[in-house]
Amino acid sequence: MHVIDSHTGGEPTRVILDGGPDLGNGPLADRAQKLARQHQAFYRSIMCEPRGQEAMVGALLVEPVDPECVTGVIYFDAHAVLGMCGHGTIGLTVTLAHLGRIDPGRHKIETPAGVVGVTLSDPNTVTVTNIESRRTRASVELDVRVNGADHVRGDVAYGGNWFYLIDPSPIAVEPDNLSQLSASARAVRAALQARGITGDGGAPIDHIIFYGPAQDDGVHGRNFVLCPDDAYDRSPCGTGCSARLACLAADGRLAPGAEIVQESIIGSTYRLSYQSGRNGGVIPSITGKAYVMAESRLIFDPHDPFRDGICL
Ligand code: PYC
Repeated sequence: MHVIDSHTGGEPTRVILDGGPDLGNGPLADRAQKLARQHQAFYRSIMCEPRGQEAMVGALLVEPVDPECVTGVIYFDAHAVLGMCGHGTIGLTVTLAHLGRIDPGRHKIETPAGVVGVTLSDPNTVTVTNIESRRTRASVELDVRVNGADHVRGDVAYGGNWFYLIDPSPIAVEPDNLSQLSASARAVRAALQARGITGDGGAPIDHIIFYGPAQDDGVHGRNFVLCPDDAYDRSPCGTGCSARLACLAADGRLAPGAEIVQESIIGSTYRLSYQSGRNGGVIPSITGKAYVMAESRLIFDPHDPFRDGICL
């Protein structure tokens, strides 16, 4: 299995070029469901240690349905198959350029959440034009004890994955607080589940974001994002930024076309803006940088007792 690893703002993406399971040639959302239900061992063996690492997202290349797309892709972490992945799409675009499969300019990529646009401006810089993103619930209160407060309040929004966004964070969004932020975000996610609060069609809200002030002038804010596999996103999270733009637009806090900079907990940044969507949401633009780090062949030795990964 031939893979290429990159990172986008510190968040790794592993593009799988061959050797994936046969998922048929139906809509990508159906193929993603098939991957999630029938091939968990496949994606866990690639994402979990010792072959993978906790922050890594996989990008399985598949044949697109739309012939205008340069490729189809299904993203996953060690725990879940994702609808879309912003940092992964930036990493994938830089990887396709590294392979000589695309030139600078505008291209389309098909994901289970829909077709997204990508513009490669230089070998490392990509702007993703995401699917229409929207807020579905504002100011939802949850009885979760976080840093002395009895409850938290957040919005539910979709940006290709489902998010609960808490602004302001009751815990300082600082690297020193990573374990407290992670534990609190897990408690929030469990409370959403216990209350039956979901995205559309009962979709689980499996990403949680805390927002705090930025360190530098010119940066809108800093975020901490918990992913479904309990790892935190080292990048500012492209689908999370899309959900955030939908919330800022719905609250009248950001005008169409205005640009802001979003910082991650480790200080990596994306430039963000949006245009109004056709269905009341926003069409986000996310600009970030990715770097290719490794090209390798994964080996699955039948005698290896940890061949399928350590997924505790
Ligand atoms: O960038 O959209 C994103 C993302 C989702 C999970 C990890 N990164």
